[in-house]
Amino acid sequence: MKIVIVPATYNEKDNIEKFITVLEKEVFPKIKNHNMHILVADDNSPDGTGEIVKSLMKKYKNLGINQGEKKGLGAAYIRTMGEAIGKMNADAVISVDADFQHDLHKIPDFIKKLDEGYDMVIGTRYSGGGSIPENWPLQRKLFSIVANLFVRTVFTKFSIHDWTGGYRAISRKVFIKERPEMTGFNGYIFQIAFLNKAVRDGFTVAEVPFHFSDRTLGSSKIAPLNYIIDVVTFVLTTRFKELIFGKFGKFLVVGGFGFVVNAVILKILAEKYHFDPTIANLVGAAIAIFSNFNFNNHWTFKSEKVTSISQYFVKLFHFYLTSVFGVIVIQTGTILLGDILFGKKGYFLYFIIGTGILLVWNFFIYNRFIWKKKK
Ligand SMILES: Nc1nc2c(ncn2[C@@H]2O[C@H](COP(=O)(O)OP(=O)(O)OP(=O)(O)O)[C@@H](O)[C@H]2O)c(=O)[nH]1
Ligand SMILES: [Mg+2]
Repeated sequence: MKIVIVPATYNEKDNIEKFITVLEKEVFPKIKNHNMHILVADDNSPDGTGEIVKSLMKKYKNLGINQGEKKGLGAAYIRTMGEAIGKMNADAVISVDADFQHDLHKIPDFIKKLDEGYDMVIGTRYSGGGSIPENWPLQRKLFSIVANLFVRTVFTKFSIHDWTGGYRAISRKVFIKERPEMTGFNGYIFQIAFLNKAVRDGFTVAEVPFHFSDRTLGSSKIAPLNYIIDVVTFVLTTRFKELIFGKFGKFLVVGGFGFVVNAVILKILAEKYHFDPTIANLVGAAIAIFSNFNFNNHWTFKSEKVTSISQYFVKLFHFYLTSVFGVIVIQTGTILLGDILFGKKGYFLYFIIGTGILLVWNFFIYNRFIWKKKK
């Protein structure tokens, strides 16, 4: 494989020479069977980082630099990885900080995972023996841990432990697929945005634990408060959009349509054909549930659609059971509980709360049991 290491630099004159030397003299000799290169992602650092790299390029033929206007870390990575994958025809790129916070001796572990066939490899500080600096003040440690826990929880993706780090190997096919989706993610948020897209698109991700060292030379470029705001905004809006425009939104539309079907049949049977309203509602509900099942099967969960006749009837039966259980136990149960605890007066509020719980319950059961994802 042709692998290009992409270190991001902005004013790293104190680190860059040693950084490149460690890669060339200590790390690359240990990697057999792969064609190793370095392409520095530099944003015209005013401190002369670029000039140092250019002078080293005379010594190391596998070293290059990609310079551009400073727009942020994400923009620098997209631009430089684009050159590595496009012009240089790399099979994979590895992004890494140039301030020695990422243990360069772990690079062979990243490559091993690529060799095993993983589409992407991420360095993790929060699992399997990875760690953050002992000497960090408590609030920095807490922020680092809580931020990652927050992302994992909101995205409901617990198998990935480090969302915010920048030590990653990205294979060619992942970069080509996700690059067009990355416009607008110019800053540090690029890391979370890219990983989230890759995971949602079903690419396989492996983790390599490493110890994140403290910076010893040069200065930090991250603005913590802005970053916190960016992370919270991005993660919440992304998840909200995924839910509304994804399965959950379709599930709500189907349910809303089912409600209309139920109401119309109830009215017609009761008013035009003089059915007893309870019977009319039972018929309306049964037809609405049937309609919900089919729309969910063909639209909401179309990737897990049941096609065989026998499975169709089994799943339909489960769907009726879930619906009946939901209405009787969850929705009506909530109203009953409200009555007992707080009195009958608030019945409509209990109905709304019960319906909310019912929706979550139904969605959960559909996902986990009725239209369970095939492995
Ligand atoms: N090209 C480019 N590189 C950047 C930019 N911002 C940061 N970097 C580089 O990206 C890497 C990570 O940035 P840091 O400022 O070290 O961020 P950090 O590691 O979260 O913070 P510290 O722990 O304080 O070092 C470093 O190698 C920086 O030089 C940028 O806008 N453009
Ligand atoms: Mg750093």
